[in-house]
Amino acid sequence: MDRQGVGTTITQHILKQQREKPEATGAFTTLLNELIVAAKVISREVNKAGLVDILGSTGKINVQEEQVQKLDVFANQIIIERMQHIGQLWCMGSEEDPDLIEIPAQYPKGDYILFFDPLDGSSNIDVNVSIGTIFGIYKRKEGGSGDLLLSEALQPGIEQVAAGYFIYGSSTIMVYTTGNGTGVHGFTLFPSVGEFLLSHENIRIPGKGKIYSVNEGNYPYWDEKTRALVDYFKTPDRETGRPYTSRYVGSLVADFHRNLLKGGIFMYPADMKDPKKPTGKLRLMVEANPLAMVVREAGGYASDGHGPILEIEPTELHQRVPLYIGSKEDVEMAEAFISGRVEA
Ligand code: AHM
Ligand code: MG
Repeated sequence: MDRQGVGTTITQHILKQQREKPEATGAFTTLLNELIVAAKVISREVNKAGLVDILGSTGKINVQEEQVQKLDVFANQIIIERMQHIGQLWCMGSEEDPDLIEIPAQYPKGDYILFFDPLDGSSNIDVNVSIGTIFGIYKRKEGGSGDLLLSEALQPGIEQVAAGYFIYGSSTIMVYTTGNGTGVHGFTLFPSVGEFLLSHENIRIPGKGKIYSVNEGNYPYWDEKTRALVDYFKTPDRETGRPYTSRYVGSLVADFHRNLLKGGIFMYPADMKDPKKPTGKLRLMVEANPLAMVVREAGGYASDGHGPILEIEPTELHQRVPLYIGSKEDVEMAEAFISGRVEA
């Protein structure tokens, strides 16, 4: 920020990036701007969440005699309502909705597809711990049938044209990238001005970190390779800087953001809690892919333990994947353990 207190706003930043692209039509700028408005509304609601019990608890009638909604349902509705009328989207996919979300017939359609997790970190919503919104944006495939089919909407993460997240924490921050070497940039919401101002320009994740983030309560449900990997990060070894420090918030956005700035690895491995579903917990389209694009652009890496998250061909809207994401060297080490290149 300069001395007069006038920093670069997110809108200025997006416009500047788009001006450098001759093919830009303004559609993408409109889309991102509307998403930012939705996030500001969500941020406002998150900030007053503690007042819900005073003004009327969730599921009850508040003082204005309105039904008080659960925050994640509210966040989902706000994003859908704001995004569906702008004329830039072909469809949406949300963690909260079982199927693709169609654009109502009264609104014009566009070529972009938005996947999002409206309010991630559901177990932390009621306890004042950071939560977030995650988004990944794609362009509709050319030469498709035009019908709203899952097979036409789902694409590997590498096809994302932009991705990022909002974190509602000690302050509200937006981090986004449009890929292709444009960098990862962070903006902090200045509440009294109501604008996101550039606060973290060109974020680069350290090549190797000192933090590992994983829910170790799942240890009994992991296979030998996963246990060996987590044991590795905890085993003292001066040369490789181990043991690593353990940090786990339980909100992916918060854990990811900290590791992005400080270096480290976040893991949500496959587990056998439900033996019929030995996948990870996190969703490919709305959680893993967007953060994988961000981390790659910042110099890091995201893997499912065998290869890049961004290259996975999705087959289901709510497909789950094991996720290892963060500093490149650490994630490559995780891959070596999980894929069996290092002995468990
Ligand atoms: P959610 O989409 O229901 O909020 O679940 C996703 C969250 C992530 O934010 C977090 O990384 C993970 O679940 C934590 O899971 P666990 O409680 O099993 O450690
Ligand atoms: Mg989630």
